[in-house]
Amino acid sequence: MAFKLLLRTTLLAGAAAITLGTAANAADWRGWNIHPEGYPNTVALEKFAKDVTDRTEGRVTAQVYNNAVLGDQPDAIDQVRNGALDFANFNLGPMGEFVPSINVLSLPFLFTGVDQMHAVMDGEIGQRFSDDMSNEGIISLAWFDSGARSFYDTKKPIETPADLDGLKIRVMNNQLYVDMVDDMGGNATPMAYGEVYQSLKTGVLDGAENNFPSFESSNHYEVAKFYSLSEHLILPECVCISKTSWDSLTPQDQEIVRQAAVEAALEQRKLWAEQEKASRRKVEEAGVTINEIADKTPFQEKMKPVYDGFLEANPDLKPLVEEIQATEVAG
Ligand code: BDP
Repeated sequence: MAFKLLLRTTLLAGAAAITLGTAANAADWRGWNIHPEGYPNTVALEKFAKDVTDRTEGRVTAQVYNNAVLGDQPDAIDQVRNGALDFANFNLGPMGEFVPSINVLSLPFLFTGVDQMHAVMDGEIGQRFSDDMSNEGIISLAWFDSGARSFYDTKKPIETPADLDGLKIRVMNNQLYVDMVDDMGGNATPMAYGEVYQSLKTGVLDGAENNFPSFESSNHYEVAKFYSLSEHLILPECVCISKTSWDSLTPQDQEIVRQAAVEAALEQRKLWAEQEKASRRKVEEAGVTINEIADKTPFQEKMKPVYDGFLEANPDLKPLVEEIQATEVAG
């Protein structure tokens, strides 16, 4: 143990010496990613890391760590905030716990569809969200797509809220999702993403909710054979940099990093569109029943207390909710 530690320290000191020898103030950036190899976000984030490394000519060496090996998402958000991690791809769902205005995006059925989400996030409102994140120590440089999230479970198709009665449904870390599922009639269970597969298998959970690519890549589809198209959440994701790391860059390198993030997002959105179709096909071929919900109104009506409670607690965010709802989709 002591020998290993010594060896590690020596190697690290050696590596640091080499790095320092080649570039003054060279930075090793660690990037958090929850997804596995080959997932659209992973491919795009790895491209980002490579572009940053190449274009800064080694002033920044960025490396992505996949499969949440650096910790759960809420932990990782905190680490990016305090500078322990340098960059990440985060979903804006768990982000709401850290940046209150971002919680607006977690109001169920907020958007009319993915197009409206893009219109909002790529416009002036999206810029306001990045400003709010930046005040909390997280620099958001570009938005990734994450499609729409729907319920899936091991028991039966979900046609109406009554079908959720008594089902234990995993949600991401955010009180709004607990209220969402509970008010629809289910039993919400917040849980780390990496624990869901085993919990579905052993019956600790009856279901969860996610988009097709994550439903597939997490292998949840092997256990949960009913996917019901509720599309209750459309959550954007970010390419985020720790403000500590960002502030340590020269303006010229900040521009390189920003440009790399924008290009990564373009790539991610392209890959995303393809992956959504491929994942849907794959789970269908594996025997998952995909259930179209003809009328989502009963689900939407159950969300009135979620909106009322949120707006009562955050009256200052009401105009923002209305502005988003009124955003027109071009074309
Ligand atoms: C995926 C998101 C990822 C979340 C995961 C989850 O891309 O950031 O952690 O869902 O449900 O769609 O936890």
